Amino acid sequence: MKKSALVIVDVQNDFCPGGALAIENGDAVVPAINRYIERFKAAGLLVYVTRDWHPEKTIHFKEYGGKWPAHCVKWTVGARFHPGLRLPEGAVIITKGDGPDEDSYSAFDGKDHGGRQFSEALRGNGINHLYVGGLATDYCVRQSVLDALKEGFGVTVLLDAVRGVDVNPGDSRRAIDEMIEKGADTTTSEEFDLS
Ligand code: VGL
Ligand code: ZN
Repeated sequence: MKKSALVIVDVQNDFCPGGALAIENGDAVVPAINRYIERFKAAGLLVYVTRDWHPEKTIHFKEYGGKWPAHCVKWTVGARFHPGLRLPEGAVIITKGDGPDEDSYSAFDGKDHGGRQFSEALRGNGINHLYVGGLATDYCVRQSVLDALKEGFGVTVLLDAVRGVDVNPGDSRRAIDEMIEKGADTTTSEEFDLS
């Protein structure tokens, strides 16, 4: 039997306009995600929310050999969830990137509050299908979806609830094509059906 959960990836201030690693229109995903949250809540299904959560010094940052300006440094305003996000009671936070040697993007490298790996947390709740939205299409969303498929989860990407960085023009489009090619489905708010 299909048992679904909603996975909201990295909807944090630093990835939204005005943030340290702002995605154009990154905050435009918030209303769509809030609508999906309502529908999962109404269906009694779990919501997982991932956060990029870096130390001040990490190989993930340019200054220490990585690719990115400093962003989502733990406990800073930039690392907070976007204030418009209406997280339901019981949402499970998955923290990732919090080690100084971590340069990973995937929710599957993250852990819940009890230190359980994301995949274990999902399996522990009998979940086998993930609906994924958030930021950024071409990094954390892409890598999380590809890892989910590898781990044997069914995946549906919420097209109206993702936005990409597009370091190279077209990266987000290519990421979506790749996720579909590897087995993901896609939907939008209008087509969405939890069955
Ligand atoms: C992300 C770049 C660096 C993401 C995280 O959440 O997609 N992108 N760190
Ligand atoms: Zn990061």
